[in-house]
Amino acid sequence: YQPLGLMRVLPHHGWNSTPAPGSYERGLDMAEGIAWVRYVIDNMTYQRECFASAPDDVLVYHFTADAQRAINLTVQLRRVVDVTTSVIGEARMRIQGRAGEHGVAFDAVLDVEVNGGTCVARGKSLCIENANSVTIRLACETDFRSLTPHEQVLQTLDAACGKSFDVMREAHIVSHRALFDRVSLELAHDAALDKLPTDERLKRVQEGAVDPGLSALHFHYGRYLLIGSSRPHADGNSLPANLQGIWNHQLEPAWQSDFHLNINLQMNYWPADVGNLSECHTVLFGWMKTLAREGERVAREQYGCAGWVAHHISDPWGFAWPGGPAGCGVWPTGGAWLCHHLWEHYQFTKDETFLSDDAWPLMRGACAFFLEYLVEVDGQLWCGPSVSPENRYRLPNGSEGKLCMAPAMDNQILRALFTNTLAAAEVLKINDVICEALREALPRIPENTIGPDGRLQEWTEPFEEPEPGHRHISHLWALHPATQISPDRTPELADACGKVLAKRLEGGGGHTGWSAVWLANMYARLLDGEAAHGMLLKLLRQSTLPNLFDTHPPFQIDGNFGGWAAVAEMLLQSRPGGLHLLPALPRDWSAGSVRGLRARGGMTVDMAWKDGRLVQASITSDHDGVFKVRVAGGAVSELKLAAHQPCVFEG
Ligand code: FUC
Repeated sequence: YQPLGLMRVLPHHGWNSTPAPGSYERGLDMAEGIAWVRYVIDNMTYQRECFASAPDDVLVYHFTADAQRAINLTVQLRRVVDVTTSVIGEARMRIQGRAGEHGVAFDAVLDVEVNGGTCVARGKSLCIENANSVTIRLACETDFRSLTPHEQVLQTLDAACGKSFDVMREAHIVSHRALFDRVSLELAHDAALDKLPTDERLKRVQEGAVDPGLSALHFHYGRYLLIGSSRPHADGNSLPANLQGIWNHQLEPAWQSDFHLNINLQMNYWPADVGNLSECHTVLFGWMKTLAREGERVAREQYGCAGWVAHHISDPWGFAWPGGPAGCGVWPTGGAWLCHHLWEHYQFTKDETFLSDDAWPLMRGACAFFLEYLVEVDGQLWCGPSVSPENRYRLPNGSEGKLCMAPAMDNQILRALFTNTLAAAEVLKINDVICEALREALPRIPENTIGPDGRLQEWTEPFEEPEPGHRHISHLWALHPATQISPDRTPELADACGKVLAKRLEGGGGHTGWSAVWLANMYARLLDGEAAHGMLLKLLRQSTLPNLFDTHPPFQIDGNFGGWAAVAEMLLQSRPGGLHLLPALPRDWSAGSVRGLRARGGMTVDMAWKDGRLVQASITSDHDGVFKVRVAGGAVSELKLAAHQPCVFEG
């Protein structure tokens, strides 16, 4: 995944020919989805706005100044390799190429519209002189989606050129707000801090300050990023957010800017449903169909098994083979983990058409693979060869390894897969032969084990761990993202999970952005708001760049998504039929309000709290029903809800 190119805009015919700009500011209006730059030269204020329009499928840049005929710009399109650029008319420029020998062909055309002034081509530049305002529209396409990228680009661009800047801007804002405005979050804080530039605000926190306002900003930024990277495209052919979301800027990015299925891709989509951006989740499911198609071939050719399988790395074409070193790549439960997202999405939406048409075939196919792949050992069904993602054990003879049989994570993922597939069959009233086989296999999947030191065990034996602070916490999958372990239903196992987390942290764990926020989500599930908040502070203090992008290092987007998922998890937890309001509220967020979070079972929840206690909540269910509600670890009460009728109660 590479950047297509770079649009260079040289104002005033080069930076050197004018005095340096003063009062320079740039910002992002997250609610409107518009980024802007403002600066002053010779007492004249220049402003640029830009946005990526989903309705018009173009990037739009708009340049204004506070005087007439003041805008002079040179515009160029560039790419270091594999590219041809050409001026294709007075005010249009094209960049085209192929990303290496085997990559996709790409094509982009930009169009310059000047209001007043002139635009002329000089060499490979477009030169704008004495304009009142300038609008640049840029359309791009690759042959991944279109057989005729150039024609598609021109069609998209011509359509966008038929609309004024104001019309496009308005349409963009309306469509962005339709998603962004669904949720709001306020965490009480010193309002004076809102005036600080974000990088300075972050620096304060990195130097030890606590700023709930920045935590809320980070949450909203996460929502903005999910909307920006995961909106379903009109042609139905969208890709999920990769390791860098869609913001990789390098020709040779870290980990090829691909999909990693042993935490990273899944983490990107944890917040989607609870954060009321359900449609963003569907982008993942569309791509899973490609993955499963490739995965059927891998199941057959690699293992001689039915169904489909995927391992720890993938790409837009659904690469599903074991890839990379054995200690990472020989891990067959990547696809099965993704199937958990299908069931979760159904739990939140109760969309039976989705369950039957999209989820069921994928879940069934994943089960079909494992029913043949699992190995019988003393009456149990073991998954392997496999790994507990990327972690090593040490054997009594001192040798170290990663390959293993039946790691706890695989057992947990498969238990969820089989249970959820059986539940889906029940909802859909499907009587499939596979159900009988799943019912027979389910009790034979090894249970969780608590080791001699009280920790939940990662492997079949309590092996020594050469890296006790390892960033993956795979064997706590049952606690989060799954809900197999919880303090109220399985207190002993929950306690054993707590001990794992403590040991990981003692060993220096949580040292990558995504690792810190996975711990935050787990602590939220253990109802430990202070520890969860501590992990979010760790994210901001150690793993966040000045623009609030997460850094592994290097830049990786998962920590942004897992971070805002953790905030949601601290404020609201749900199971079908049951809600827990403010389950893990930290002292530093003692007052605040949230609106629009979604709960499993199809509910929308608004809450306000003060002095660490719920003041008021409003729950609106999509369906009639009786639901259990618990507030901040207190007693459970029952609520009878009528569909679409908000039920408001005081804390
Ligand atoms: C997984 C992690 C690494 C990194 C990589 C992209 O393999 O173990 O820490 O996030 O994905």
